[in-house]
Amino acid sequence: MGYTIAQKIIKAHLVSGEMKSGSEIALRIDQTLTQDATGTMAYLEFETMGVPRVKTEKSVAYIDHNTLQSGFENADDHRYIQSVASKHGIYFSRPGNGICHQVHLERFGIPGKTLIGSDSHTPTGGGIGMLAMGAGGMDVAAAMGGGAYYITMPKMYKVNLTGKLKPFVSAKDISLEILRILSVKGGVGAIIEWGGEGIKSLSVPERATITNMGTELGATTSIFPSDEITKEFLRAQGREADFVALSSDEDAVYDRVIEINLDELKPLIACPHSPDNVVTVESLKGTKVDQVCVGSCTNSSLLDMLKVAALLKGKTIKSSVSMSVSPGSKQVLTMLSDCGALSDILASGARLLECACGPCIGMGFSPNSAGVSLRTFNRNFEGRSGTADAGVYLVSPETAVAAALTGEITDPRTLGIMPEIKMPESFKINDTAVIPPVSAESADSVTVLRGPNIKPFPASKPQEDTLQATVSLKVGDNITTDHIMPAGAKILPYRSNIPYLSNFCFGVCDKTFPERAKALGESIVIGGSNYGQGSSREHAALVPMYLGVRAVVAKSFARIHAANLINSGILPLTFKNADDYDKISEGDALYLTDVFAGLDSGEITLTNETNGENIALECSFTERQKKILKAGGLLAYAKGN
Ligand code: MIC
Ligand code: SF4
Repeated sequence: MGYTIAQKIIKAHLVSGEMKSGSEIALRIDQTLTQDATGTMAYLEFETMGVPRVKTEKSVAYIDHNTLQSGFENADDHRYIQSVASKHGIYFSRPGNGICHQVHLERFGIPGKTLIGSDSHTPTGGGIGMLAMGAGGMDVAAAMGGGAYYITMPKMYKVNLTGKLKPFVSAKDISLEILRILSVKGGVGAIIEWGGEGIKSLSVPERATITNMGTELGATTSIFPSDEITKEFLRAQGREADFVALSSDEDAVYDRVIEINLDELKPLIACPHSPDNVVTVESLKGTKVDQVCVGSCTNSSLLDMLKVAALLKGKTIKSSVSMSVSPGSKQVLTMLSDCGALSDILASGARLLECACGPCIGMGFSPNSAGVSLRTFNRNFEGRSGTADAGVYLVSPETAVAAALTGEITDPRTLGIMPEIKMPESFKINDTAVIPPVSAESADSVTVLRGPNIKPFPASKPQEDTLQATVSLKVGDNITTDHIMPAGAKILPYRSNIPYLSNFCFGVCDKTFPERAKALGESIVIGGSNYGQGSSREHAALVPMYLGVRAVVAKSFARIHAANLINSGILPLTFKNADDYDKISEGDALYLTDVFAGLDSGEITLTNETNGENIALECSFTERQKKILKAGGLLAYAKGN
């Protein structure tokens, strides 16, 4: 039996475990990336490990999320990350150099290598055939220290593309189509490989748009073959030597195969508040639009920007629309400027934002009250834009421009003729904004600079055999980490200050949660299916842990969040029978006995003392996860070993 692309990379990096779907495997990690919003925690964790220099082939620390410096906090975090990176052998990408995923693809990604990043959109690297996965900061810290990355061996899905995209239909529409087919939980436990004749007409940035947004399916990662198109991209980046060809074997076996005919694809749009709430753009024609944003790690490549510039050229955006453009990297912005396309964007009336995440994570440019915002981004979770009652829609760059010009949702195919945009023969290379670390010999001379905003890492509690706790919150399906631990310009600067952050925990669901949880001392949260989908932020586990949450009982969990809960010593328990969800209400007194024996047997019984119901819970953890949970979290476990 042949291998899929992902299986080949896994086989070449397997440290332990069996490549059987559902079994735990440990992988050697070649590269890591961090960004600043998760990076401060990751480096604080790395420092506690006492490893002098990273053991990976390449580790890069990016500053791209918290770039608004409205006080000392973000600047202090940047300075901390820069100094800690230099001391320990990590490259530092300065603020303004671009969004981690875009820059990593351009300058560092290598086909066939493994990459983990403390950001859920790390799978962007799959666009050049990397096995690239999002992870919690602690797991990234462990990988920097030379430790393996543990995952459950995923199932293999294949998406076969046939045909060719029609004008005004683009890679983003492919991402939205697969979300329409599979939903935000359809990729959980799977790696999605893209193939078929149709991929031959997709450039690397288009492929990267697709692997980036595979995160919204809940997939472990997504991957394209590494072929002539990949080689051409790496050559144009001056990195042809990094190319290796990669494809799946003819007789590779997939658990599921999905067909998409690109000839038939139409412009699509994801409606508030979920990326899988997808309909055709045509069906929403005429809806008034207040704001349009182009950018984010999904659609900020030079190709995307050139398209936007060509469509805006000589035109003026509607006076009722406010439009922003944030190029993905300094390379993109420089080339856009050098060829004059930037002037076309500015002349149209759009606002230029810096090369960073910006509005995608609520770092400025929030929409007006009850505003309709069309964004080329990957997430439209409630409240994420910074305006609680805004309606955010996810679209392609083509659809974004159509709305900016007309002031309403408009099928871009009505814009006339799509200008032909070509990938450049060579990219402009200037890596001055990437600062290499000092040599190992000079490491002692580097002082790690910490500001007053960096508070000590919160300690988890040891696991107890009996847990008696009240339900502090009951939530529904598809709760995102943006619900659990919101981001945005006002809160993000406090990512290294867990006590302060805790005041905003579950703010989107119930503003009284932090106060109530603290008053209870210890509590349990009840969730629906796909609990914790979205980002990799371990703050969505660390903050509830700080507030006394000892267990989350849900119908199912998203992969990275479940790992973060385990690392924080919070029990992620699953209902054996999903209907039992209805037998628990907020305020109920719950009782869990024989937790240690339950962890070993895979089943724990919960007694709802308020209504007398006994409920069976599943806890099928790997041996390693059991040990971490018994120790009360990864750091406690690591210290005891
Ligand atoms: C996101 O898109 O939600 C983020 C912000 O990039 C997060 C990371 C974070 O919360 O810092 C992610 O995707 O992992
Ligand atoms: Fe940044 Fe948005 Fe991408 Fe997250 S999804 S890395 S916030 S651009």
